[in-house]
Amino acid sequence: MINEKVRKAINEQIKNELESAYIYLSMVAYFHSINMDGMAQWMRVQTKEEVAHAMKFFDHVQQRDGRVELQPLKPLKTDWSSPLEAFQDAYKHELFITGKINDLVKLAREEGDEPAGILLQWFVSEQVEEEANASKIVQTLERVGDSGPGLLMVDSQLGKRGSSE
Ligand code: OFO
Repeated sequence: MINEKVRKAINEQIKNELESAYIYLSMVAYFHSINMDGMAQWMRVQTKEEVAHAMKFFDHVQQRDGRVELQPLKPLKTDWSSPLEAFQDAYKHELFITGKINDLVKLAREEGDEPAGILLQWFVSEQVEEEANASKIVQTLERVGDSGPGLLMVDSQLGKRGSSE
């Protein structure tokens, strides 16, 4: 049986992960609208990963006889001034998620919830990767600036990201 405080906090995190998916899906639509189909592909894969993250938490709660209670998602941003701004938002969002995962780690430890602690270790490593991926793209886009050919090159590179789920 899952610890009650941990169950509530994980329910909140299921919402956060689904919000990540929703934000990134909104970016997919934005990238298609400016003909950056490679960036859209990258974000499509990211969206699927976020749903998979939410489901990892979802399954953990329900396997331990807990009740999953889905919560409303925040209203969405649907437009960005440039690909750089979109990826900067993605990076900021990943920093926010890392903070939430760290809070969960602390809570699971305080409550002595060992199984949740083990699950969360996976997310700690995953966040290192999530932050690094977004940060690298932000840095590349900063270097490219407004250059059309540069942006097309980044777009084509990001379009190579295959689905990992
Ligand atoms: Fe679920 O890692 Fe991104 O948000």
